[in-house]
Amino acid sequence: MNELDQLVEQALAAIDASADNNALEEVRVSWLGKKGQITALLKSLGAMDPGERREAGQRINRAKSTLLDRLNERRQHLAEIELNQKLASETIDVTLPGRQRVGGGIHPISRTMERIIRLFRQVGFEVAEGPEIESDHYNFETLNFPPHHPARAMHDTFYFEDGHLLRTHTSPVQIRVMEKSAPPIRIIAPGKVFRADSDQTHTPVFHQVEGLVIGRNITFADLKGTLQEFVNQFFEEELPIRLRPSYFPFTEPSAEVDIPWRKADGSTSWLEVLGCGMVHPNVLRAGGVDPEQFTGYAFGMGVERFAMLRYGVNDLRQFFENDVRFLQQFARR
Ligand code: 2NM
Repeated sequence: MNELDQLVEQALAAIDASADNNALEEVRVSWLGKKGQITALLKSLGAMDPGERREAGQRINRAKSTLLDRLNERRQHLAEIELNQKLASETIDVTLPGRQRVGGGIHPISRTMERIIRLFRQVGFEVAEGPEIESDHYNFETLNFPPHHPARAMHDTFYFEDGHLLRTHTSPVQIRVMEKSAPPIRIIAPGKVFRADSDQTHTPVFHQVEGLVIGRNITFADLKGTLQEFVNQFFEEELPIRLRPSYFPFTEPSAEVDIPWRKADGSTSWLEVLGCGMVHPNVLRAGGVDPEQFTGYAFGMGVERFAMLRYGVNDLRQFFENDVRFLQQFARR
């Protein structure tokens, strides 16, 4: 019993010296566990004479609860230390600059296409779409290209083995709309088109927006006025346009539309930007429209050409190479 105070002092010192929960648990087991030193003292009470047993039992139990209290205190203290270390190691320096985000952008071809679509929607055109894989019927026959006619050679067509083809223009969309709706019709058909042609100024895939208006008494003057206004709106400038007689199987008469082109040496020439004409009666009939009652105009433009002019791009291939240094210039920052 004389040792008890000494044992308690040793145990308290061991508790206070334990650096973490594992060490603390070892201390608890060595003093208060089944084979612990204090437990051993309690067991030894049985051998004492009854006079001493009562007081000794009380002293040992007080010692035991002193140790338990100190163990709990130490446990809480260690938990607090652990939390503080965690908080210290996880602090955030809110004064550091944020991570830079690399801003994505809309591809210049898409932007140009969207701009063209917006301008025509503003004056009542609706957007029509159709399949990129087409039949000879919709891509050529209904558009007044007779079989074996040399005009077919103008379009270097990609054919599938079953006779289907990749559309060479978006005109088939217009035929499909004519078939399923009655005049008045006022639509644009934007989309990808395909021609087996590849050099400095041609890529096998490019983008077109074609327009079609059908109604009673639609005239060439309506066509010219609409295109003049479109050119002014697109380029944000009052530009003259020049119409030159041309040939397309699907329009009669047909014309090509030029705008002024300032050359490097300061002189100006004309640059072709659109094809157009009055829809051929055969095409109206193929679309289920009576050419005795209705007339129509149509036009078509290459989106790449308009994008080059708007953004000052002089090499068509830049649009398809996807060089980030090129694309980055169109990103929204
Ligand atoms: C052009 C030029 C002239 C055109 C014709 C048609 C249709 F389907 F209505 F007959 N759609 N687009 C057309 C007319 C396209 O692109 C240079």
